[in-house]
Amino acid sequence: MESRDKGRTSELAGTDTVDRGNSNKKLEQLERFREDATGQALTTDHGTRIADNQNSLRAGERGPSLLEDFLLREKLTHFDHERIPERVVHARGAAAHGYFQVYEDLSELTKADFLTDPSKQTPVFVRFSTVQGPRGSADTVRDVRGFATKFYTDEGNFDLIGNNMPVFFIQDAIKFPDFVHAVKPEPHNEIPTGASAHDTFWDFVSLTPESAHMVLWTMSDRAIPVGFRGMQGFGVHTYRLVNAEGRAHFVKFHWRPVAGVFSLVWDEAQKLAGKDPDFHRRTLWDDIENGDPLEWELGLQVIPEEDEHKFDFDLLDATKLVPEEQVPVRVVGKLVLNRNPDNFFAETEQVAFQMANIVPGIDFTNDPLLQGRLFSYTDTQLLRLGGPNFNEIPINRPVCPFHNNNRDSFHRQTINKGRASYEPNSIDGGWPKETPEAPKGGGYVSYPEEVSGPKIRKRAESFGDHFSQARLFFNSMSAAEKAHIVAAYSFELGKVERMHIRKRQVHEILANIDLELARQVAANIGVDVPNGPTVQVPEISLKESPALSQMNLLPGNIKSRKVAILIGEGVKQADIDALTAELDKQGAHFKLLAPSAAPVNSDAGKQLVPNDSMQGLPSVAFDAVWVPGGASFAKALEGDGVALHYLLEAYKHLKAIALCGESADLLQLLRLQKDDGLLTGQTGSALVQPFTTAIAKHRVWAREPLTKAIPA
Ligand code: HDE
Repeated sequence: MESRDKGRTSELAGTDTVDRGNSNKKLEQLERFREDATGQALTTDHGTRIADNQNSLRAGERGPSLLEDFLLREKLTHFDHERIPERVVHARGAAAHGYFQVYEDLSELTKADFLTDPSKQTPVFVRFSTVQGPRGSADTVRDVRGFATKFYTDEGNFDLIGNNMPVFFIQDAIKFPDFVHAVKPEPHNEIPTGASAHDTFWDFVSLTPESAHMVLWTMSDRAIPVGFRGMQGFGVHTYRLVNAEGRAHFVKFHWRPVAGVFSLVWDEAQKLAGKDPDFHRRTLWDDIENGDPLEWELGLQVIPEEDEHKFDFDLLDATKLVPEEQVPVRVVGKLVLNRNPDNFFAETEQVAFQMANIVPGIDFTNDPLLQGRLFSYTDTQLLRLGGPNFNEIPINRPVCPFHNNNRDSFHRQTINKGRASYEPNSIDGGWPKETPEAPKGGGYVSYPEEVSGPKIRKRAESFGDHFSQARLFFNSMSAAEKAHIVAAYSFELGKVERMHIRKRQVHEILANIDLELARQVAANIGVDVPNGPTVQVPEISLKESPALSQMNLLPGNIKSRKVAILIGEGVKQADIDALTAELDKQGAHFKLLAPSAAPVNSDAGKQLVPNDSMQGLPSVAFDAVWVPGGASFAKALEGDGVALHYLLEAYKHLKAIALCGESADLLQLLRLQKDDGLLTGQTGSALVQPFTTAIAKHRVWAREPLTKAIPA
């Protein structure tokens, strides 16, 4: 891997006090639109300098305000119009700039320029999101995460609008409004926010068996990621890649996180939603500001056209994945996010992703969900961004030239010269003109797939099996992952008021996925235990897909992980130093947390300034907790309820904890047993290695059964 700071330049220095990342064509283009008011006079929108921004104009000191007050009117009017409609789904999001670079020339598969030139860094803007909640909702709710990438290629924008799960709830776009109405807060009281644990969601999905597979994913740990860095991304639909000779392959797009895939535990996710509702966006922001970019690799599952019908599912059915054991993922490039936006509204809120943004060398398929999305994304931007000129908003502009005869409407920026806004014309020399198809630099031509058939509203029979892949997913889970799925269904269905809905989900959906799953959930939510499946589920060739279990997707290192180091008066300096040196070496991060935010003195007489207090940064915000030794420090911890809770909570959440030197006495006080991740030792330096090994394993799964008794 290249040095993570490679290419950091100060090209923007002078205009931007902090150079926060690589420069690229898109960032240079945005530079023209950035505004820095440092040292500038306060003016109206029209440039008149303002002498008094404190008082409105009135008739006498205590008299009525005057309509004449253009300053008051302009300020209030602008303020009154500040809000635009939030996205109807995926309203809550956070984004970053970066680049994509292909590892090798893929011209045997595609003529897309950004996928054939390994020397090229293509600017990207990536927005992550939750689906259900509004803009102000919490980050760590149980939900699908959006993973939308805008590639600003030299041949136009390509938007890959994916999720962190490889399948979807429905097969046909015509069901999308029904699905979204069902999952959104209920219409009478607008409850719950950011959650699917309510009657209308479970009513709809229990009546819609095609949702079974995706609902299972959302009840798995995938729906509660630790952060964006540890999430896979998927294009979901089958797309086409088309090469210069016009030969096509089917393709599934994957984003594979370099950091590995890992999730929160449910109790932690719920607590974080209260203690730090911005947890995901804050981590994204902080990591980038701290020079620790987020990285993924682009993977392709490539399927020859002639193999279209070789699978026991339909490639056009978005409720199915292509198992990696059947079609391996070829890793072809790298995505790096290394620069935060300057302004949330201008960039993250106004970015307009559209399925229709495509470049030569990539094409759609007949997936009926994809086809509907081709319409919906453009349509939704018209409302959200107030008209058809949203492509001119800085974040949406391509970095290549664009010219056409589209004209006028609200907020038009472009000043088109010439008289002919039509084609063909002879007045402006016939410009702008079409570009014929060509192996390089040609105009976009759709793949000439042959289509024929009666006009019909009918689901293909090949879309008819809704359970065998859900079964495959469940069978591929580890024991801990299965237990979490049972707990998630039990929690969610336990919130459903109507017993007939609970029962339908268990009997008509879960029993067809896995009878044991159905029985355990039934027992937890008070419905009769089902006797067997209600449909004949086809036997599929693959029984297990190890690639689906997160346990197999850990990176084996601790880069970017976050450790809380508890400190206080008399804390042993050597134990702090032993760990921090190793964390620095391995690219992990730490924070010093004291009983309050005030400085403390270590046993070496050094003043330590805490990053925060233990209450300010709770254990749920970290991957592991390190407690140095020191006799007076350890004694004080024994009487500090916040610190004791810190440790119990970290223990309950299966995190690595090291109790160095005298702090080991806390073990007895808290009545905890040592394990692979709960470590004690005379000196910190002896614990560093087992501690970092335990963090790399992400959680101490073997501890989980014991934590039921922990009240934290
Ligand atoms: Fe979306 N989706 N979607 N969706 N979706 C939107 O577009 C829609 C689907 C996804 O960060 C909306 O600009 C329909 C699948 C992401 O700005 C809207 C259907 C996948 C984002 C819309 C789907 C997604 C959206 C709302 C079924 C994963 C956030 C605001 C036919 C492959 C993009 C907007 C961002 C956003 C419609 C299904 C992912 C309303 C009709 C499948 C990541 O246009």
